[in-house]
Amino acid sequence: MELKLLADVGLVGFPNAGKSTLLSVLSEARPEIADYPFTTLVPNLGVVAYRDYKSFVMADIPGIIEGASQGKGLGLRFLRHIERNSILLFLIPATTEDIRQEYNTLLNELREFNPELMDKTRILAVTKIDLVDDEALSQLKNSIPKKIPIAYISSVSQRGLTELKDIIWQNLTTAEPV
Ligand SMILES: Nc1nc2c(ncn2[C@@H]2O[C@H](COP(=O)(O)OP(=O)(O)OP(=O)(O)O)[C@@H](O)[C@H]2O)c(=O)[nH]1
Ligand SMILES: [Mg+2]
Repeated sequence: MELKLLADVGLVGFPNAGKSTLLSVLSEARPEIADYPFTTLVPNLGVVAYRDYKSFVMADIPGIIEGASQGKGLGLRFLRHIERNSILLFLIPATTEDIRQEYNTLLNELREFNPELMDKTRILAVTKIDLVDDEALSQLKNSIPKKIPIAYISSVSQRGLTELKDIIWQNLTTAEPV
């Protein structure tokens, strides 16, 4: 099954990264959320309200795993028809041992699946920051290279969500029309 995603923002991440949870706190969408991998089997769409009655569409997609570009898992097939000028929002939990490595794994799978995906604007959201203490968080912030815009968020404690929406909106409105 394939469907055309009319989304401005596609959420990319390993299973359990918190994609559906983020969608549920930013929009009226009520995707299934659970503490086991591959909860999401088909994408869910939500409309995210932004300042002054503006909005954009966000899609959570099934988790992407190593080997996805060789057909493992479900996530990548849904990126095939994602809108051409949309943003890819990568989600990686703050508790991940090596965030940079996980980011590179996701990026490699996307690139091997379709090199054109590399033309899309990428944003990184480090999720679940409620699970690390302030000191660990500031260490994290210092250790991650700032090659792409980064937001530090928690859907549970609602931290960093406004900042994330600001970053998304800024990048949506400056994206080159195709
Ligand atoms: N502590 C904490 N837990 C979170 C946060 N966001 C999500 N979770 C938990 O992480 C688990 C996975 O969340 P989901 O939103 O289902 O993850 P997903 O990325 O959609 O997972 P798949 O659909 O399997 O790819 C659930 O148990 C959530 O409650 C957060 O900000 N903080
Ligand atoms: Mg999900």
